[in-house]
Amino acid sequence: MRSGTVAVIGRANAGKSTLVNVLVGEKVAIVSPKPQTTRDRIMGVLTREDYQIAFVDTPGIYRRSNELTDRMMNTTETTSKEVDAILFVHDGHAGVSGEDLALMKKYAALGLPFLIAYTKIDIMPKENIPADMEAIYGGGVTADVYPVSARKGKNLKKLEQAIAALLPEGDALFPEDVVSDRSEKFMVAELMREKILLKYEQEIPHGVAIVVNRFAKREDGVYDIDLDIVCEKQNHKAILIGKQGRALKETASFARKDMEKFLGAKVFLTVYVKVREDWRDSAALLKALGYTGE
Ligand SMILES: Nc1nc2c(ncn2[C@@H]2O[C@H](COP(=O)(O)OP(=O)(O)OP(=O)(O)O)[C@@H](O)[C@H]2O)c(=O)[nH]1
Ligand SMILES: [Mg+2]
Repeated sequence: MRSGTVAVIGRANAGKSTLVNVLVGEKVAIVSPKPQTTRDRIMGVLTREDYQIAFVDTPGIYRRSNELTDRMMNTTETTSKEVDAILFVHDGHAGVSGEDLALMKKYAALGLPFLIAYTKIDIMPKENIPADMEAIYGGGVTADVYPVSARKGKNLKKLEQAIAALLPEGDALFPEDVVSDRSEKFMVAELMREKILLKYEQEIPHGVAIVVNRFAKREDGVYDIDLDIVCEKQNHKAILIGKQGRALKETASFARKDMEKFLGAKVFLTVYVKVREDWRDSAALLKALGYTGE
């Protein structure tokens, strides 16, 4: 069989995590309309009879503005050099700029097997596709480009088979029931963060981190989960909590429902909001929060 690791690389908000989730067939990474949703590398494994693809989702390429974003970009750079192949994800509906071409060429130049997924074709005029292909090939990119829609499931089988064909012959890297390298505790923290990304404007979610202090399963299968929402400012804390705690109740309940779906069990969720000023620039706090940048 063919098997190997595939770094999923592209600009922030391009649709990388959405694509990994649909290809793997399970939610392994959170998704939101805001850039910089993914902060860590997350592996999502797809196992078929003839091949196993271990996708490594990465933080999207975006400006560095603090130590956290620095580490995120380092994670992406390191990952791109430690894999068997690269899947570059491009947001088709955003057009093709000179900067996009430069990025595609940069990752193609690493010399690994390389493919481009041109995604979100469900929300753009079909006529733009051939013109964009011409711009990509005319711009000096020689890789194969696959127009797909993760949301509508278009052309995904073709893309999947093309990725598998890039991988070396060898045994499966993971047992067939493994879909992610991340723990349930990690995913629970991410689901909480996702709800905050979906509910609040840029500034608040980008300054939020989640710390799970208790993740325990009772004998009857019910989970007790206690977590802290760490934010950067007192006024963000006030907004996250809301009048009489209403906002927090709503976000927590939204998150709890998703946690229950993910864990397949009832969850008792306790949430506190804490302020840690400038945690995104504190090496010690970043380490404690698990953002190692590796
Ligand atoms: N219409 C449409 N929207 C999509 C598609 N794929 C992703 N999206 C949307 O694009 C937005 C960004 O998706 P993500 O998967 O979080 O993007 P990402 O590249 O992982 O973003 P970062 O983690 O921030 O780098 C979300 O609102 C998705 O719902 C698609 O095929 N079609
Ligand atoms: Mg992502």
